[in-house]
Amino acid sequence: MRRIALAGKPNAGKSTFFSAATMSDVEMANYPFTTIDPNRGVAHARTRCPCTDRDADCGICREGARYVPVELVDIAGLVPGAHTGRGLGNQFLDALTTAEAIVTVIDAAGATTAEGEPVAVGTTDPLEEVRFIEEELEAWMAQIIADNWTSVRRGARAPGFDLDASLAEVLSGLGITDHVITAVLREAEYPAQVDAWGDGEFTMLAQAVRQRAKPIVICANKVDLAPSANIADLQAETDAVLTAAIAERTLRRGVEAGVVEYRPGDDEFQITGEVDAQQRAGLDAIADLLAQHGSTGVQETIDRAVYGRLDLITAYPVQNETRWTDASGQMLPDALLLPAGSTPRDLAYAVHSDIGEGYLYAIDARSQRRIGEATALEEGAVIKIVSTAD
Ligand SMILES: Nc1nc2c(ncn2[C@@H]2O[C@H](COP(=O)(O)OP(=O)(O)OP(=O)(O)O)[C@@H](O)[C@H]2O)c(=O)[nH]1
Ligand SMILES: [Mg+2]
Repeated sequence: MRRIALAGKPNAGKSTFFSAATMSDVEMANYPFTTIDPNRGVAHARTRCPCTDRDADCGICREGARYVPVELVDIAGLVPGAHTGRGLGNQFLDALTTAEAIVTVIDAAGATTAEGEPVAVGTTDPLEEVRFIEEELEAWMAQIIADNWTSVRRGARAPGFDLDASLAEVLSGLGITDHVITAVLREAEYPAQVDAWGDGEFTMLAQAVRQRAKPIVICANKVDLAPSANIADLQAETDAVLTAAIAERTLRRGVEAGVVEYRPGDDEFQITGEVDAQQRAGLDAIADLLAQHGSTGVQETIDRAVYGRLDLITAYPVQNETRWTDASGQMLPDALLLPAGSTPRDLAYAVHSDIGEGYLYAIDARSQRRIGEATALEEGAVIKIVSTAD
C-alpha cells in the first residue's frame, strides 16, 4: 500500500486529521506532544468509479465515489531543530523514511507557537511553519549524508568507485532509489572530487532529493478558526488545502451514528437522524464552512498527495471483460494505484508477481480490444490480463 505521513509542529491537528481520515480513535488534545508513538491506519483516496460509465452499480463505490486505500502515518510533532534532537528528537523523522509523500499540517489559525503551546488566534504566522518543516526535513537528510561522508570518501579511493551507487547506499534507508539520485546529480553541478564536498553540497543534494522523493502537500488546518488575512496570505503564497480536520471528523462520526449522510470529500451533507440542538448548531457551522471552502479539505489533501504529488492512476483488473467482474461475479473488485505511465504488464505485476511473469496480453474492457504492451494506462482503466499464471 502507498504510504503517506503527516508532519507538522505539535498541536497543529495531525492526529485529528488522522482520526478523521482513518476513523480510528487516537489521542488528540490541545497541548504539545500528545502523540509520541506513530499511529498507523488506512485512509482512502477518492476517485470516480468506472461503474458510473455503465448503467450499473458495482456495489463497492458510494454512488460513484470510489475510495482506494492508502496507508496514513501520524507522528509526533516536530519543533525547529528536531533534526538535531530537539523536542522529541529525530527518531520521529525516521518514521517519515518509508513515506512516499508528506502532508505538512500547519495551524492556519496561528493559535499555537512553534513549540505547540496554545496562544491567541492570529499570533503566529502559518507560512513560517511551511518553511520550517521543509527545512527540518532537508536538514535531517543533509545530516545523514554528512554523517556518512567519511565512508563515501573511503569508497572513492577504491577503483571502480561509483558516486551514484555510493549515495544511493547512504540514502537507501530513506527509501530513496538510485533513479532519484542519478536524476538529482544530473540536475546541478556537484564537485567531481568527493573530498571537495561540504555542507553546501550536502544541503543542495538533500533539498533536491527531498523535492523529488518526498513531495509535500500543505494542509492548512483549523481553517474554521483562521483569520481571513491568514487565509489570504496562504492562498497567495502556497497551494495549501484549506482544511478543518475537526469538521471532517464530526461528519464521519455522524455517518457512523446514522444521523448524517455524507461522502468524504463532498461539498454538502444531509442530516437524516435525530440530533440535539447543540449538535445541530455544530453541523450548521460545518455546512457554512463547506459552503465557503467547498469541502473540509481532508479528502482533498489525500487526493492531492495520491493523484497530484505522487502522480498515480487507478486501474481496475477484471477477469470478465464484458461484465467487468471477477470469477465470483463481483464487478470492479479491485482498484490499484499505479504510477502514471504504467503499462498493462505493470498492472499484471501489481496484481501478483506470477501473473506478471506469465503475462501474455491485455484487453481494454472499455473497448474490448487488445492493447499494446507499451500502452500507458489511464485513470479509470478497466483491464483484463491474460496470463499463463491464470
Ligand atoms: N478549531 C479546530 N481545532 C482543531 C482542528 N483540528 C484539530 N484541532 C484541535 O487542535 C488540537 C490539537 O489536535 P491534535 O490532533 O492532537 O494535534 P497534533 O498535531 O496531533 O498534536 P501533537 O500530537 O501534540 O503533535 C486539539 O485540541 C484539536 O481539537 C480543526 O480543524 N479546527
Ligand atoms: Mg498528535
